[in-house]
Amino acid sequence: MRKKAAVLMGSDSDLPVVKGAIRTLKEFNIETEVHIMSAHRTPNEVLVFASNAKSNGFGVIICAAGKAAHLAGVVASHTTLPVIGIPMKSSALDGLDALLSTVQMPKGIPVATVAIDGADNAALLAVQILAVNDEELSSMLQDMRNRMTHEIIEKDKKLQEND
Ligand code: RP5
Repeated sequence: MRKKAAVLMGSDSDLPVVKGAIRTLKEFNIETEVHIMSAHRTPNEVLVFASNAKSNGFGVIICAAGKAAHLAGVVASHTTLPVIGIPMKSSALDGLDALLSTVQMPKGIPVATVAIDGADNAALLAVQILAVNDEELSSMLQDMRNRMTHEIIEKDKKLQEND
């Protein structure tokens, strides 16, 4: 049976960006649970969710947070599941603070960090992780790559024609 994905975000203000990840996971028919959960404001909820995630059928956890973004790191410290961090551009520093807080994990507790506001790539990386032992998912990913390649080639053809 296919594992579920979890998408956690530090605030409802992250949702407009995070929706991109949720949409992509749905396109790949991944059962997804979405929660607002904060490393600082709801630390106990984060602890309970992360430490039970594996036994609750999750295979990967995406965490989106801005500012002093500790959500992904804290979740990663409570589970051996792969954790993907999305640094959010929700600050006066345009997300650079969240990027560094998410990516600069100490040795032993990795977080796979995507670009600032990189929700789509976070979802695709989650799909790739789940696809390691799932041929159907793997072939859906390959189809998507083929479509992308075709689109770029078509765009280039049009560009050449208009010259
Ligand atoms: C972080 O602080 C959240 O992930 C969000 O990106 C940022 C701002 O949160 P709000 O003040 O909008 O709730 O914890």
